[in-house]
Amino acid sequence: MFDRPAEPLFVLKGQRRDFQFDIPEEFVNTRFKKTQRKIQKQAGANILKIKKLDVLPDISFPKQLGRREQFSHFVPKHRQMTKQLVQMLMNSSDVESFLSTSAYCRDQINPFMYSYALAVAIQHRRDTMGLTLPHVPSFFPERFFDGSVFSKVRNEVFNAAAEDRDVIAIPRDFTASDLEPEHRVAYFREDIGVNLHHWNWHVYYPGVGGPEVVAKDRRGELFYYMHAQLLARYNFDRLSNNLARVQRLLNWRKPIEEGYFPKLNAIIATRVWQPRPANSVLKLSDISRDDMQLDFDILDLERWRDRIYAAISSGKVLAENNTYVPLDDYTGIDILGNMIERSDISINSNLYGDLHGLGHVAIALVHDPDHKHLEQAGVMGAVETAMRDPVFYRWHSFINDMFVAHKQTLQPYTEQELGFRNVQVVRADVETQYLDVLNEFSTFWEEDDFNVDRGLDFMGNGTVRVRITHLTHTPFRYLIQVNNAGPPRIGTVRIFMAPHFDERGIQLTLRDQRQHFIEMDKFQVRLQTGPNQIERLSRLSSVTIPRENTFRDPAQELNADAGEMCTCGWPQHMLVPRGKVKGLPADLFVMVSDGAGDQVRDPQGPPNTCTDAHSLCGIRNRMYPDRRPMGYPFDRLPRAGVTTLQEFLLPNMMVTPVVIRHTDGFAPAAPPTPTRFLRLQP
Ligand code: CUO
Repeated sequence: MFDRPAEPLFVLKGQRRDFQFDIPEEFVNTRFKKTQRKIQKQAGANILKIKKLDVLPDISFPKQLGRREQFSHFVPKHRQMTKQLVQMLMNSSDVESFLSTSAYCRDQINPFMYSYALAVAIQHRRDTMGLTLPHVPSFFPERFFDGSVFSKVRNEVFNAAAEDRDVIAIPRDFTASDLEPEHRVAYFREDIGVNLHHWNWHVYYPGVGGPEVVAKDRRGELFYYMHAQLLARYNFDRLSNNLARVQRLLNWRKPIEEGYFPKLNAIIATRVWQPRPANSVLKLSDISRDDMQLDFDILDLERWRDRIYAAISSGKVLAENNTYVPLDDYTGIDILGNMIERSDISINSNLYGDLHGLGHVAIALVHDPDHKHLEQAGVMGAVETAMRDPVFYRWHSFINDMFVAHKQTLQPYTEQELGFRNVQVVRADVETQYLDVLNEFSTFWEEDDFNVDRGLDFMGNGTVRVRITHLTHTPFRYLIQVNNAGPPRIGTVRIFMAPHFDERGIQLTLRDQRQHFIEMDKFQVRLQTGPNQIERLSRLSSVTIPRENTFRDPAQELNADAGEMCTCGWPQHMLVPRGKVKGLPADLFVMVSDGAGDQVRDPQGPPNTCTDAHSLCGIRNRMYPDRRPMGYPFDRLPRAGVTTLQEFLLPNMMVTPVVIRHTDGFAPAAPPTPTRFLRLQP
């Protein structure tokens, strides 16, 4: 269904064009019926028969978005269309009718909206659970790769035999030159895995689609935490590149300083993503777009902002039924997350509006707020492209600040809430493969290939690959020594890392630094009485998905025995910030908290799939697997009298100074013994 999205469904599909859907004639556009009859049931093809539907669903509303127009996850009308589609797909009574409904919609609905809605349904239906979601960079390459490669790709497809095709390399610096300081972190913003994660997160946690897909355990809180982590990671990479941390986008009536020229060409969509010149006269304006049935003013955004801040400072929000709901220590952040994002379960969207979503829209339409030029949105309009633009981080820093303001109203954690009686972290070290010093991370550049042919409609068969350059790091492991003077117990090991210095080279105070801790890993251990030696490999991080889930091999994708490849999660290759050639000093924080207080009793029992990246993605359709507030212990202000990280420490915590060293080149080819560590004992 996802394969070659703009090509009719009855055309041969699959990597080798050897798969065919046998579709009821009434599903096919009248103009194509003769063609369908001619090519139906090709000899040798694997054929899947699609059952007729007793009643054809009414899709007149979602069909209003043209097939070649841009779909935005943030435009309310598009969201309503998506909601209708998701509900229709969720309500199909069994797999067969789900397949038929999907097939019926496939060639009539905008492909970007369709694939998002279908992915949401696959992710949430009980009978499709376990299916691997589509790898969006392969199916929609126009949203991920430098647009200039597609003419070369076309040339390969038409002129070279499948086995003789070149791999087309995309330079690392395709969107700007080093004259633009912001370009130093383009590798982060334009990383395929980073953008893939963001698309998938919004598929796992859709804002619309009815309670069964939206109302998940702590989803509002995870909206806050996942995006806060994106910002902390981005700032870490900015400091690695001698850039100051992101400034919040506070004044919406001034031009936006940062420009961005995405260079993503259209293949399916008819319009390219509009660029935004730096410091231009462009500034956010009132939006009046007939094509989107959308009118709102910057004043609306300002009103919603002020109401939200007023609610935060009064510690309560006004629900639709006119009662006040307190923003307490544990549920307050969840209420705020849903309200500020503006999901279907926002507590009162009439009063608190659609601040985050319409901010995305106002920025995405800054070049044509009234549709005078018949232009479509910029990259801020879609979740799979928004993170490419520097302004994404400025907007989300503003949004994040509201959550921070709420957290500052809460009582700091007491020593009792932070401690773990009789448990002491004695040492915490990092050992990087092939390095003979401890506590040093090593990052470098690496190349990887992606298949893009399945996103190229009407272009023959066989593989076409593009090659990208991305950041990566040498595998490492944590070596942690813990003394347990009590009985055997479960502990949760929480590992964070933050830069040690700010952009001026001054040591960060804990008040500031706590917002820059990136989560590196979180896992439970059984602590025996006495000394415990804990070893943990970097590739097991609870923040990341395995490398192969980002750089997917299509052959593996077709192998049902390979199991589900979960795609929500920070990409493993971006686990460690870039660091500096001379080394970037950072603080590695390790804490062991009391597992008895952390564990969640999920009535559905222990989860078994898609648990890889639970810190940022939770566990599919289950309770978030950690009872503590997300970001604990740094989500609240430090207790009175504590100003430095050292003062914050209790016996169950440890800070280790580490260095992140970057090699501005490609590391040597695959090491001879990939699992070997030089030092077996710390
Ligand atoms: Cu993920 Cu603004 O929510 O992009």
